[in-house]
Amino acid sequence: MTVAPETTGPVIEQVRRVRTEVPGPRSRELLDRQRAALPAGLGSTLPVFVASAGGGVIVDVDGNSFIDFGSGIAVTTVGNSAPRVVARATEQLQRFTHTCYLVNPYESYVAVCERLNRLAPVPGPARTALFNSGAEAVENAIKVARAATGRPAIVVFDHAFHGRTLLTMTLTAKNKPYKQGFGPFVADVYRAPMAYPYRWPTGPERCAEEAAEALVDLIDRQIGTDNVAAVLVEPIQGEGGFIVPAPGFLPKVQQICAERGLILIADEVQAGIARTGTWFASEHEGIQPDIVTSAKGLGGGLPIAAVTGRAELMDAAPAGGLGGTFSGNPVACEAALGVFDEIEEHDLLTRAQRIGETMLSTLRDIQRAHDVVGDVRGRGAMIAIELVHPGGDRRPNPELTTRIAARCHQEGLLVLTAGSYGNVLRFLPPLSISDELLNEGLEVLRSAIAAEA
Ligand code: PLZ
Repeated sequence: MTVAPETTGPVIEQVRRVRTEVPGPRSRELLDRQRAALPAGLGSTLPVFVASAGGGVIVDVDGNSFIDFGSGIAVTTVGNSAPRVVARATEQLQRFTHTCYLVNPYESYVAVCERLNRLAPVPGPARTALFNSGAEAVENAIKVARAATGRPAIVVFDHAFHGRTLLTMTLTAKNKPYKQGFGPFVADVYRAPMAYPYRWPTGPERCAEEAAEALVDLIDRQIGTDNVAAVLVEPIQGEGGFIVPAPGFLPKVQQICAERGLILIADEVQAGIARTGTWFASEHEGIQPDIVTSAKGLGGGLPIAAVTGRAELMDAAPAGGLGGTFSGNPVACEAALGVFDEIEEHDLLTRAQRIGETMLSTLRDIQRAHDVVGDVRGRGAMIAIELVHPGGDRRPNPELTTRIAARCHQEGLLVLTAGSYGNVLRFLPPLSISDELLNEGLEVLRSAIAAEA
């Protein structure tokens, strides 16, 4: 499928083109300025400075054009500068840029909440509050869960990523680079094993059941059921390496929560908003979380995040207890309304499913030729491969992962790494990518694996 021109946003030639070293001379000049002006702790995966982006490509200041398999970490799901996002945000910029919703309300905020209340897989009537970032949404979901239950403890999972603020960094599993040196951390956070089929000690068949048993033991025996407010889970773990929980695990988690009156929070910041071929990834396993967080894909590139939850829970936070200066900014709200329109009018849920089928079939073909590709997994336009040492012993191979990613970057394909062991290559193309570019990108990857394995 060649993407119809109206879905590609700015008119940018849809080609892969590397015409300088990567990064090129102009980017290297800007990197020198970066080094003098920014802290060393801020780095970039592919340090080429961007001039424009849209459809399935990112064009840098040296005129190189990269196939985009990253979407700015799952953000530009509807495409960069998608037409409806640009049109609505531009009109809003000319009307007013800010009032603070806590001072004066405006309709677009309510409209975004109404849309999410209808779309999110929360049971019964729902309410939504808007925020600025994924981390802020997770923080507020936990505030709501604590206010509604009057209990402190939060249960999270191994390999989880929930953000970089003090609470969400505590909720995040991996020490380096997210936590090292930044403690002390928040109290009352407990970690259960994730049902990670590829690495479950007794094999994938027993994974869902044994992980559920471990969760019950943690809640009932170690923490004490009456102390637990919520269980927080990514329905597909993002930074942890696109870990799709073993089939049946998420429904078991829901049942464990329901039996005990615990609140189930699904962190859909990365997997939500059409990314996996459904509006929310929870739908694949048919679960109905009490609270769902969304962010990334919601604003089409503008910063906006949401907490959508069962009405009676959301109403438990006391008057004045939720808010923020910039939360639900009117330009970002209009952008989000543009995102909903793009998804519906271009049937992007189906597009995400097709992209997933294409990626999975090519990647499985690559896996058959290269035993360093230990696992191929994901849903829709959220797919990853896990790289291991040759010989089938599943030992993580982060060095190979880094080399393959670097080679892809040199060849004009932007890929991202992930994973608790740094050995996952993840693919998050915008849904506005053409089939031609998608397949070309996969062939670049195939060659890079063949060259480095
Ligand atoms: N929850 C599930 O994936 C952000 C982080 C990039 P913010 N993931 C990308 C980085 O290295 O900081 C994320 C997520 C899930 C929460 C968050 C946090 O979202 O918008 O970055 O705060």
